[in-house]
Amino acid sequence: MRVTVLVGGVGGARFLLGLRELPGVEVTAVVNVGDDLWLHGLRICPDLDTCLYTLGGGIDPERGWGRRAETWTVAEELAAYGAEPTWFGLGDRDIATHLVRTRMLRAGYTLADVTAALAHRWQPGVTLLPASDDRVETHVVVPDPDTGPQARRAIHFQEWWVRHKAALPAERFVSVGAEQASVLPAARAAIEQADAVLLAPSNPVVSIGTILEIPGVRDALRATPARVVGLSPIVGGRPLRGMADACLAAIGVATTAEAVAAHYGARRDGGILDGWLVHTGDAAEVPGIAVRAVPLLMTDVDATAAMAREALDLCGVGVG
Ligand code: FO1
Repeated sequence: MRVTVLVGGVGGARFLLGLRELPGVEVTAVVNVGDDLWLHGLRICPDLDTCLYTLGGGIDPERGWGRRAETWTVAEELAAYGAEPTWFGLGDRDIATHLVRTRMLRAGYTLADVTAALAHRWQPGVTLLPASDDRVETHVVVPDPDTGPQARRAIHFQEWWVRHKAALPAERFVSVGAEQASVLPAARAAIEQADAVLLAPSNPVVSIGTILEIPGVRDALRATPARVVGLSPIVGGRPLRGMADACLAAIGVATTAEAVAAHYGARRDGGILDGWLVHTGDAAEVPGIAVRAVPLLMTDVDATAAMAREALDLCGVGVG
């Protein structure tokens, strides 16, 4: 059975660990590229790398990003040169990934080609596809008090997320390059030809939301005969990890499982959801969306597999 998942960062990668365990399930992950950035001449793809490392066993389990057993010698040397930015932690092992990616991109390979090459080493056990081969970067519009009371400036998502810890008030998010971009054809096909489509419990704004900004993605979600079911990343009115609440506030969406489902919208009304899993004890009432309350804490792979099984059941494609 073919299952296609829209995936963002740490939470999404952890969800794939459980989904991958289900028998008879062939998983294709359409991964967010909005967090990607150029740094020190290297192209860095945080969400793709988090999926590769998490599924390939190379992730640092505490951080949820970057490599286990990492060292930071190159970063220290860059800082010694005063080579900014120093606020983005680049580990030595991680840099090897960016060197391979950058060299392949410079040689004319697409991001999808690069991802397949990196996956050859990591053997993730799922097909990882960038949502687009094109550059679509999330930038954040924030106040610029140095310039003037009403002044605004846009900074890269990573600067907002890592340097400022999402504490700068975000006026809005801009997917830079979206107008010229298009969904990766293989990703579009994976959505349209799936037996089930899932939205991983990723950040609804800067992970799932940014994938939806890419031209062609919403069309594919509308066209697929599969049911589309999402898993709420908000439990008990709080994000399980990360700072989704800061992102939701920026777009005027309440930090509740119900508000996120309503934000995605029911497919029958032009939105994208047929079903929505909320955590036991939470509720959501959105016309046109079938809601089910199940445990949504990814405490271990078995718990995550159980969530994935529930999501597929709500898609009407129960697994063995
Ligand atoms: N997150 C941080 O909070 N601090 C960092 O220094 C940092 C470095 C980093 C390097 C490579 C990478 O793939 C991810 C990294 N992240 C870091 C996480 C990253 O900002 C987020 O995982 C995603 O962009 C959002 O999910």
